[in-house]
Amino acid sequence: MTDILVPDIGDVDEVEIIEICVAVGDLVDANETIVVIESDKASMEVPAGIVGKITSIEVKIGDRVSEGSLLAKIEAASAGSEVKAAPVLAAPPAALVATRAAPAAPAPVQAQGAAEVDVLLPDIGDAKDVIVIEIAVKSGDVVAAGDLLLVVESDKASMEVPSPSAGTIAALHVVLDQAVNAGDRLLTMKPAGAGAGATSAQPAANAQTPSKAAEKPAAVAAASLPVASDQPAVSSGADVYAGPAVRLMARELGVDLSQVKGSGSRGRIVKEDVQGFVKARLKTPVQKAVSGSGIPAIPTVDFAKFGPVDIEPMSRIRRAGAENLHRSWLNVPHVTQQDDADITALEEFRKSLKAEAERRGVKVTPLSFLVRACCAVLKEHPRFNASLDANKENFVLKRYYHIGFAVDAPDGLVVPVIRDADRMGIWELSTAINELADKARRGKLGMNDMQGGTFSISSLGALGGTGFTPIVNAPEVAILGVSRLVTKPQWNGREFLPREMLPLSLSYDHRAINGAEAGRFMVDLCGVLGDLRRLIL
Ligand code: CAO
Repeated sequence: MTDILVPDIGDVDEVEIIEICVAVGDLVDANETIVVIESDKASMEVPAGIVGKITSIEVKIGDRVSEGSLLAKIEAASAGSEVKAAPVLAAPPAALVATRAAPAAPAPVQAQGAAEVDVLLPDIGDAKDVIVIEIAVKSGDVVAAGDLLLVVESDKASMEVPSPSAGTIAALHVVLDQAVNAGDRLLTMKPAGAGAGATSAQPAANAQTPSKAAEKPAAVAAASLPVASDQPAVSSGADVYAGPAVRLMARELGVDLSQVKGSGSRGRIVKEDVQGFVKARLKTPVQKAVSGSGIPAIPTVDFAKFGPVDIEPMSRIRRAGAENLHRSWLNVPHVTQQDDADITALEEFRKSLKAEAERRGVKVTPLSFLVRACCAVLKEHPRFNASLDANKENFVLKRYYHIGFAVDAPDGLVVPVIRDADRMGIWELSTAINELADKARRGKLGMNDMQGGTFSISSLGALGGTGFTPIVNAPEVAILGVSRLVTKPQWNGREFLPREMLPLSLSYDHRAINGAEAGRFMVDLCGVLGDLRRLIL
């Protein structure tokens, strides 16, 4: 059996037991904290010292103990692991460093000309090359005496460096993750009222009183003597009251300790608090993945305050459509390219098919020709019939041409897909469009009818308008908007002639397609629509 005793606690006569971290019967590692003790200047974790089983705990929270007091008894896991010189000085360097490094005075300072002092890293005991793990101030910050400046950490303990006096931070001389040693220059500050005595080597040694320090305990096993301050905290780190082991655990788990409520004595954050915080977070329902975090929300308005309103629930399809559109809008950098296609000849041909179409019982609109022309042009411009892969590093070029077309159905916008549209003639395409549009309007589309699209067309032509900016149906990379055919005078080099001009709006994902590519796509599409003979080239 080995005794775990209060280790060397420096100049302090008595410390208080503020936390007991184990129970009788617990199996512990040598570095595991058994109790946390606290003076009016610093708190300190007392580790087990050996691997073993706790057989008794000899103190309770609130007890005041002094160096050498018995804290607990431990039975070594094996004879070999027992520390020879019992009683165990329960504080290997972690605690000792903390204790020794806790000076009665704050961080040492060094006069720097008339108005500035350098703040140096205080005595850190045996530790070498401690790492700057937190910088709580920046140049220009105004701090009060005792405010946290930065936190350094050895492999055993972390230590806060408080401001030696009130003043303004003039310059930082260290960066995060930098290794520093006792006496290293950390930052330069201009003490408040500099010029009158503020440049003395120990300007702030008397700026703190033990009673004030006790009101707000050191945040870590530390050299810090935080002093109650009128100034607002310069960082969340300044308010966190937790020991090094808890800080380490929080860093490993990615927990922001300033969000954790401490249940230990005087609000100290203990390991269970961090574990509870993580558990609570895991239980929080996972939010649907959204991009564009940080987009300010549109304020909720009580519209009824301004006049009578009716509430009409959105259909399921409309809500799903809204979500898809929003997702595309947020994710895809859109550009819309406009052009007019001269479809005078196409319209003449289409109208010439009217009698035959009636015989076949199918309605032939410009849309069938648009689908046919798009397939031909997509084959020449494969990046428009593609998607970006998950890493946004590759094009996925699809060697099939499944063309989606937007249908204005009573329940909302839906986009059925014509599979292998490139293999269909105008009759077949017209039949497919008629059937799918009919199915869409009756709410009879299945998932299969709406999946696998490679390019979409949104034809608002029959409804009017001169142009619009359709939203890419991601993960597709382009969509063709079609507006109302209009007869316009066109100059043929000798005279103006009335031509049937079809306004086209090609929206594309600018990550996948550049403007020149879109320009060429549009020229080719207008070329095919202007002269359907090009389809057989
Ligand atoms: N300009 C002028 N007239 C046009 C035209 C155009 N661009 N496109 C079609 N028309 C004509 C048709 O030829 C037809 O006239 P006829 O009966 O005299 O031949 C008439 O307008 C009605 O056509 P339609 O709408 O029944 O058929 P369609 O093949 O053109 O379109 C469909 C089918 C399903 C795409 C369409 O009905 C529809 O729902 N469009 C809305 C799409 C939409 O909401 N898009 C916005 C989505 S948000 O990006």
